[in-house]
Amino acid sequence: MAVARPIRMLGAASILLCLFLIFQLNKGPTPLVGQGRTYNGMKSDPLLEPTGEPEGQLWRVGDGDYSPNSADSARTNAALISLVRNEELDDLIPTIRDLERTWNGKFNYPWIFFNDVPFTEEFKRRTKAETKAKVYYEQIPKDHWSVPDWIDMDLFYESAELLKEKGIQYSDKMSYHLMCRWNSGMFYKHPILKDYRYYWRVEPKVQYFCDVDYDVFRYMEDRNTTYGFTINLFDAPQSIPKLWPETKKFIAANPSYVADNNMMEWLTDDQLRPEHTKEANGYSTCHFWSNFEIGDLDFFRSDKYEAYFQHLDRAGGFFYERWGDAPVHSIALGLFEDAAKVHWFRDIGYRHTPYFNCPNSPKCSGCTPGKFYDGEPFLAKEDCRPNYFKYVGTH
Ligand SMILES: Nc1nc2c(ncn2[C@@H]2O[C@H](COP(=O)(O)OP(=O)(O)OP(=O)(O)O)[C@@H](O)[C@H]2O)c(=O)[nH]1
Ligand SMILES: [Mg+2]
Repeated sequence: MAVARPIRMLGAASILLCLFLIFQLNKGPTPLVGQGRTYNGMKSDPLLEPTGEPEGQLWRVGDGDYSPNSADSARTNAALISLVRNEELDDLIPTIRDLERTWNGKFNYPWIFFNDVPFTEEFKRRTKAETKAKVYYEQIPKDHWSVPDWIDMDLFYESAELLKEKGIQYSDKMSYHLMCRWNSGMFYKHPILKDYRYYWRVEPKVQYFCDVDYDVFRYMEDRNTTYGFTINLFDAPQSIPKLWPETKKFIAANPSYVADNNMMEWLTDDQLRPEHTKEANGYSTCHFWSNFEIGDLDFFRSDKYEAYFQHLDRAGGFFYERWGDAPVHSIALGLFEDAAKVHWFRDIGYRHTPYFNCPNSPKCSGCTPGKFYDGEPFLAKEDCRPNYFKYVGTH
């Protein structure tokens, strides 16, 4: 049957319109000019406001002896720590350079590098050359970097295949699972960290954009801050379906561990990305992006954190699922710590591809204030800061 030409044209136009609408819907929210965003309920990005240093007394270079080898220095007991592979040396050097230029060249906190295998001489030589501060190279004890005996390896391979089919990156890479478990429950047990209180975690390829002219570790100590972050993200719910159910079991058995001023609303929000909360069985999947963290080791060494880690470890999700240290740290902080003790380091310009924390400050260069991501527009949806600011605040 012949169809009249105008009807054919109309049909074709409708199909094109439908395709356009589908594309627009899948594309996600469109960032506004100037990187300010109204999506996710955030009317304007706080990073667009002029950002200065935190309020209150700050320790600066002139306030004490920050020379690298001083026996009686103004430094508190803290270190820059980095788990890294020998093969990542070329990616690590520019990161060390950035952090030395913007901050540590002034304060000279020691660097501690961790590896599951011995560091090469080249690694040691080239990293040492980037800093005046002391540098330590530590191998991780075998029992901190191995599969516990209660893990069923057949089940691991089966689960890894299933997760891979669901598009969960690195799910079939055993080293990735071991790395997440180490960062969740082992790093703070390394003997070298025994006498340290604070750490700043550093990963290769990361960039720092802003001059920071105060002693960040003293800032943590003076204000009794437990944890500092730069970026707040959603996680892939398929990587952690049992994490929240296991957490609920743990808190049901240990209700006294839950802090009065906790961050439960941020952890369980089901408004911003309802499908995420549903797939993660009640957890919003929002987390501190842990490739940056400045933290108090005493929190991780506490009975409650250790008991929580042991519970999760026994449940097997570091292997049968792909639990990351970011959601594990975040849930623990969100439940067991007072929200007032967590700090957003808005003034530390930071990038781990593809996300940024870029403040509007004359101390920063090389990033665009308020720009959150670099790449496809769908990445904007991964921003969980609106929830964090809404439920916890911007402190
Ligand atoms: N020594 C050592 N370091 C590792 C290993 N796996 C990961 N790491 C380090 O652990 C950190 C996180 O690993 P990445 O592979 O960057 O994981 P990720 O950040 O989730 O993934 P990307 O988004 O691809 O960067 C980095 O500092 C790595 O150098 C490992 O098997 N051995
Ligand atoms: Mg990385």
